[in-house]
Amino acid sequence: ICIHKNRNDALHPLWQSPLSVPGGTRQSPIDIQWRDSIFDPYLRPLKISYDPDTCLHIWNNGYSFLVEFEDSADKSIIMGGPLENQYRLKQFHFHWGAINEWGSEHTIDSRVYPAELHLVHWNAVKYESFEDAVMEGNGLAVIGVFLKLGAYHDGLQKLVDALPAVKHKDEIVEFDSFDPSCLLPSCPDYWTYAGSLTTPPLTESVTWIIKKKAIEVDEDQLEAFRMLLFTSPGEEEKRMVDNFRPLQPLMNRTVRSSFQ
Ligand code: BO1
Ligand code: ZN
Repeated sequence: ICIHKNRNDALHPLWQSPLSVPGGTRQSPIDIQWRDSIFDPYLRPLKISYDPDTCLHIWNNGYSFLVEFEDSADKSIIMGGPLENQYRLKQFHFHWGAINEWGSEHTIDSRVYPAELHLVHWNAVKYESFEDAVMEGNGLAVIGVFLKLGAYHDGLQKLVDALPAVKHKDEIVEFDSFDPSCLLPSCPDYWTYAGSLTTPPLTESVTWIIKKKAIEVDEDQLEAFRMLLFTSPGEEEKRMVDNFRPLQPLMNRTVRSSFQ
């Protein structure tokens, strides 16, 4: 039996309609084939500078939990890497599976990880707001980090401790002084490609930066993610699991790597 064919068979309403985008040529996520990626010696190191004071709150939005940041000034930013401009951090969130065998959106040589972190940034040099940037080809930059099972992650635990307060859809609590760079692997290596948002509106506005090295988290920390609910209080409880989009065709794209 192939358990992987059941990956994403219990579709959350978000994924029921636009599973494909008519005419879409740069949809995400994708399977990154290591051997097909092209080393680009001109790719600079990614520079990340986050200010913990810009961290605002944690929110169950009914597809993931989001940690949102104050983005009215250049306080939490990334630059360099494949990016021509500075991008401001807007939020981060995760995608994960019901069990450890799946959960990530991107895959590496078809390897699936149990979860994937997305740090979502927008181009505040060229655009006025996140909402404007979402519509433009170079509007957004998302850093993807794989989570694998291993040692307890100290930085992640502050988040895990806050999750019971946002168990249900639309619950939101203050969450301050958090620096999400504690969730990044120290290895600077990444892949980059032109893609899209992985939930509606699925706009083709994202420069994806996928870190090569995964971070380790332990079983209890992943289980805490799986205790969250897609549903509001009073509704029949549906666990928030398998909140990832299926793989999309690479089409006419190349994946570049920062490393040889
Ligand atoms: S993802 O990183 O590709 N999984 C992704 C997918 C969807 C969004 C962000 C990242 N959606 C947008 C919404 C906006 C919202 C913004 C920031 O997230 O379209 O309405 O303001 O939270
Ligand atoms: Zn995401």
